[in-house]
Amino acid sequence: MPAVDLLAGLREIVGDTHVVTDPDSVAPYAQDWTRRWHGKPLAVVRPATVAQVSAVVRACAAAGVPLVPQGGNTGLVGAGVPQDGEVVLSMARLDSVGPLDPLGRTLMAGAGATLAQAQRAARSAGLDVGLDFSARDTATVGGIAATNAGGERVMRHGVARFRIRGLEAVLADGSVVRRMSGVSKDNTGYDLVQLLIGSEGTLGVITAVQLDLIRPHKIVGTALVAVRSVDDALTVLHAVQHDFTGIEAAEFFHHDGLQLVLEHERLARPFDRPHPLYLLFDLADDDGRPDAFEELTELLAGLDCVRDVCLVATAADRRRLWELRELQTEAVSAEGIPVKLDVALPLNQLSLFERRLAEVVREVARHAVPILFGHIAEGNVHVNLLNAVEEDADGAVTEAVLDLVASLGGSISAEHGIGLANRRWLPLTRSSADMSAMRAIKQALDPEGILSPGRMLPEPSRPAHKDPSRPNHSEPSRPANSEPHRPAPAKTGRKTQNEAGHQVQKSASSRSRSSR
Ligand code: 2HG
Ligand code: ZN
Repeated sequence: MPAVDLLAGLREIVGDTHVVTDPDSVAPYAQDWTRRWHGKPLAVVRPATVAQVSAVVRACAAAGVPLVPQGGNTGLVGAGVPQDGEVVLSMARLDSVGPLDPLGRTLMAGAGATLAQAQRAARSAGLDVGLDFSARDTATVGGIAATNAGGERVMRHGVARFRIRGLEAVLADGSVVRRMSGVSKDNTGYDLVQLLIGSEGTLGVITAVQLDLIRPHKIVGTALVAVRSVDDALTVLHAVQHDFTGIEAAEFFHHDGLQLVLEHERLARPFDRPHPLYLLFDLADDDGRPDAFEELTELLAGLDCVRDVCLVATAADRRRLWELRELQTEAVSAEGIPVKLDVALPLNQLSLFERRLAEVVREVARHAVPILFGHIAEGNVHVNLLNAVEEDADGAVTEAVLDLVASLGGSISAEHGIGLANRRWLPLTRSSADMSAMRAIKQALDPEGILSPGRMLPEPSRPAHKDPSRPNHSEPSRPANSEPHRPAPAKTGRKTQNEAGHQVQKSASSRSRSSR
């Protein structure tokens, strides 16, 4: 079918104003926040209902034109960015929030509702979503589901898949699956909800999500602890977790990342003198200990490896400390376009990883400046390498880092996903049996390759290690100790981050900035 016929058909489905083709209006949908991924879509289509999504998918399938669902466009791996000629399926208008069921502790949300909107609805009922991260004002629940996002609360409440009870999605043939009974025990057949979570738009278009809410504990304080090394940070975390049940969120960043934040965001430095590494965590009032704050102060003061501590209780002071961590992404981006990797290591390999990373990177990109930060409880390191994009033109830098991660038994994508950025390296930690099973699932649910083709899995006709976008790549070897593992939920769950949203941000500074 000629493109003009498809566009006319799409206009009939969603209305003229919601089929966007003029270049200026399309631009924000066509490039990602990192400025690394971009394409020239045929059009941006903005449906308002699940019936319209279904009709759009059917029309695109009939015309043989692939489409890519997009939420807040806050993803970092190119999963929600169009490739040339694709239709962007913006989920922005499916932004309803509610109803909330306080008894069953669930909240319905359209795919285009932002995380912050869902948080506000849950909090107004004394509950919470149990997910949080800096892009909360832009990232959408549909994108969060599609990418199985993580974030800052994972250590307590789990990644997105632990916080989602049900969902609604449109499959590649336009049919609609809806599993939103709210029943928490349901072993009726294959778990399509969990299959679609984390499928990055390749198996279905998520149109609504039923969030599994948590009963929040009151946060009594936030601590910023200065230490010498990652090992020291883990020692502190271990000691604190031994004495306190309610540790929520444990983040880390280095001196150089803090410097960038202080420079670019004009914030006050937290300590008089610099320290190599900082551990940031929240203490919740789980045990109802009236003196928890004082007891924590005493515990930290007694630990040899602690060089300095800033312990605060008010909302404003807590936000000030959290900004030092949450603004790292923006500060890095203000400095330049980084090679951005998101990896996780077994905790006992974290320190070795950081040491070896410096050597490995120096060999392939002599002037690279690594800025490392992340979610230390999960061993999740956000590796941002400044001054290395040129050297990574054929993937050499990425490959060196991911080879190291795989050799240490880690995960090459902890919470950001695979998208276009990481697909070439999937075989590093996924066996050929894994790859075949994943391909079979894709083939069964999307035989024509209409939904987000080329994301996550390399094109079906080509072996994974011969990705045409990386012609010089040689086949990576699979380390003996890299069997994929299932992350165990923490006491009650965990947190996540990623894609989607109802509005595409145009500048680095609009990505996060929200109240905590
Ligand atoms: C975070 O934890 C996000 O702040 C972004 O996952 C990480 O910018 C990054 O590399
Ligand atoms: Zn993160």
